Amino acid sequence: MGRLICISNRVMTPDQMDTSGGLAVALRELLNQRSGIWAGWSGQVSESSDVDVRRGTFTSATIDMRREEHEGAYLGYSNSVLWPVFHNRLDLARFDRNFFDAYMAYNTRMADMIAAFVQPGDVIWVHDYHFLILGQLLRERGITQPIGFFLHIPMPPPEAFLALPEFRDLATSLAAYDLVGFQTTHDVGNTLACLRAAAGAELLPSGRLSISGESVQAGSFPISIDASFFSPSATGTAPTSGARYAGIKRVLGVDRLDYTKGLPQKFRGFAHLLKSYPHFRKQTILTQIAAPTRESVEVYADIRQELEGISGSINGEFGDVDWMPVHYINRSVPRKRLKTLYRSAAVGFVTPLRDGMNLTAKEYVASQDPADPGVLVLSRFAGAAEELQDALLVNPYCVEELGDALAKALAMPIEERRQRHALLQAVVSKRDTAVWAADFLVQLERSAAQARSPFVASPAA
Ligand code: GDG
Repeated sequence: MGRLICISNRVMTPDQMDTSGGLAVALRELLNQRSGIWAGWSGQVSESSDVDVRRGTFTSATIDMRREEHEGAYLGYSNSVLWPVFHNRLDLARFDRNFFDAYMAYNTRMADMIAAFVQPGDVIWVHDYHFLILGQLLRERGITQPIGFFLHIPMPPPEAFLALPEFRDLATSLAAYDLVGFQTTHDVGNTLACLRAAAGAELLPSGRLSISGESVQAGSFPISIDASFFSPSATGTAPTSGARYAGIKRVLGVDRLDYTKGLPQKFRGFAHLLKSYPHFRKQTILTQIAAPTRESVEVYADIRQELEGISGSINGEFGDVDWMPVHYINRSVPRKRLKTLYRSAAVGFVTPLRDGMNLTAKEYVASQDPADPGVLVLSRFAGAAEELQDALLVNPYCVEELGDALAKALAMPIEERRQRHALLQAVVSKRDTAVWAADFLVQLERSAAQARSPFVASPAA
């Protein structure tokens, strides 16, 4: 088995013990096994061109972003163009030619760094929208090794994709990969439609997509979580002894404070519950953890202000001296504490307007006590909804529907809760992040072998 080279925006270094999430753990394990290299951004902004290489059980290799790259490629093209457009929020996209130039410049520097590391037998795995075009830049540097790409965010429909001034460049650049992976089959369908519309791609009988004389495999690889960490039987989970916030049922949201996560609608949905089902007043609270993120992008400051306003007005309208309905926590909480919070919540309230997958939904399911589980209320527009059909699926734009679903969840009989949870838990525990990554890599090597086979791969075949 060759070495694995992973490229993602943020990187864990071998000396970093604190692992913030399941993906980091899974990638680190894989990189340990395959004496791999994890390459990406150091998290620093400077004019230095040095590569920071740290060796341990795996190797990390990072570069600083130049100020122009940070503003144009990271805050600009990645987070003010690709992020909103791929989440179908064209209204929030800031089109600016300089952004794409900076994106190209940063990807080019990353490609140069990686090309210097690559050896025969290596396998390269590129992650996410920060590096859509990296595969092509690596091919231009003579890299013939298998290169795969995984998109963590949703693939938009063609109407949104074609609004990107650079749609043609982006579409054709995907053909440089051997495998492009997405969170859902719906995303794979959108990819086919986008590549057709943008670059005349065709689906070959082999199942590969042909684009401008090249062919690439596209597939759905729904990402998962480290289910064993969240399992109530795992050590370190504080017992909840059936007490849900001293008799009050907790509705819980855990999200990055992002406009895609549907937080204002979620708060209004909770207000609808209090208004239309008054018997739940003083019987329930909404705890919303909203971890700050990308604070230097303007729209993120706006949403923060909006949420402070809505939570204040709900508390003002419905609250009492002994009961405050909305607990809005605008900071990150430690991962262990999250697990306890998930476990103590009667409802997991996950209502993004659009989301690649949404790991919170899976973490909530994995944390429940199977004998007395809470209920997951989940947006239809989260990638997770494709697998988690036994949640209470909702339209996150419709606040009445959100409130009604909360009422149903809070009143759900225990048999139904157990039944739904068992079905959801079966999905979540079947595939953890390690299985997800292994599946992707097996398919990548298979697809690369197929692409190099003279009998199968060529678009003309
Ligand atoms: C992208 C895609 C896709 C949240 N608050 C705290 C905290 N979290 C953790 C959660 C969960 C993760 O952050 C958030 O996961 P999401 O899936 O919601 O995603 P994004 O950050 O938007 O990530 C998404 C994901 O990539 C993976 O492919 O699912 O669709 O947008 O793990 O637990 N963790 C801690 N404190 C917090 O306050 N420790």
